[in-house]
Amino acid sequence: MKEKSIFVAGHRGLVGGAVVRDLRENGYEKILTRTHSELDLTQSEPVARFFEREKPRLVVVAAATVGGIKANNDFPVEFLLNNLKIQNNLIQSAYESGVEKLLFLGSSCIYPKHAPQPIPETSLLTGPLEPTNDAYAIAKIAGIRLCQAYHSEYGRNFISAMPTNLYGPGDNFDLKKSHVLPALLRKIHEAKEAGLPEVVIWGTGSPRREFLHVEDLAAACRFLLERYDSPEIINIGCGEDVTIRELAELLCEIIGYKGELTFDTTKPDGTPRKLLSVDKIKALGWSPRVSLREGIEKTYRWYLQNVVAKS
Ligand code: GFB
Repeated sequence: MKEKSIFVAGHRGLVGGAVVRDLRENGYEKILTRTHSELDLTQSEPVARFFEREKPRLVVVAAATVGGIKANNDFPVEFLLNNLKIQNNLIQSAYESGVEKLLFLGSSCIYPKHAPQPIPETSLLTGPLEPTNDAYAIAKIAGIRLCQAYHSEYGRNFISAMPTNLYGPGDNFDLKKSHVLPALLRKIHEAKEAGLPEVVIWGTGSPRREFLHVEDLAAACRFLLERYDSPEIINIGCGEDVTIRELAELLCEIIGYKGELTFDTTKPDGTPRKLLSVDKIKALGWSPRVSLREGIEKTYRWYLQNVVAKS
């Protein structure tokens, strides 16, 4: 496996960056990457030409238009259309150029809003979606189905994994687009630096979320590339969740902020809980290594060195 050429689409993002680092550290030498200016993945012709020319043997689809609850809610057209284009181009070109194995990454938001918790893979398409991110979820569900269709119709080894909420080095700290963990890390750090008496948290603070460090996700992707060959989707998570209030309190402790937390309930909570069942991947022999506290400490160090120090 390690001698095969592997194209990681989206290597400048949180997930793709971690996947490339993990593959390098684990002996993969032929890693192909392209920046957005080198290859626009929403354009079918250049993507097809790239695959024909480079002939990667393996592909990881880590390229996507992503964002937190606000961006998803405000820009459903971009989340639906860009993601459909990117994944359709990559998956179709992978098929046409004879790629041996492709890993498509979805998201825990593909599951119904009121799915049983922890959410088993079998919950897919059993109920209505959470409206704040249904455009993104529908695009991801289409990607899963396309991989399964290539498997059943043409016998291709195109697999799909569903990660839970991710965070880590290389995350997006732009408050309009980011997910909750990098958003609160930044808000709490800036409140501490400015000596502000309070930090505003969106929503009620009661929704529960599961957070997986992106290094664990990258290790899981490599594990699945090397050992999982089924078209059935598989969850990647840590099996534990916290409330948004608990997350904010932990961030305050790590960052050393002593002010108050206040809750802006005019902002949406989104889905009440989103904890993945990780029985399937655990039974195959994979488990995460990074605890939430350790992961946040690492991410905070990265933020100080790479965002604060360079601003
Ligand atoms: O991470 P997040 O933006 O998205 O928000 P989802 C999680 C929870 O944190 C929500 C609350 O209840 C937010 O209201 N929250 C509190 C905040 N303060 C903040 C803040 O300052 N910024 C943000 N962003 N949230 C995403 C989906 O859903 O999950 C994506 O939108 C994707 O499509 C991702 O699937 C994994 O967890 O609700």
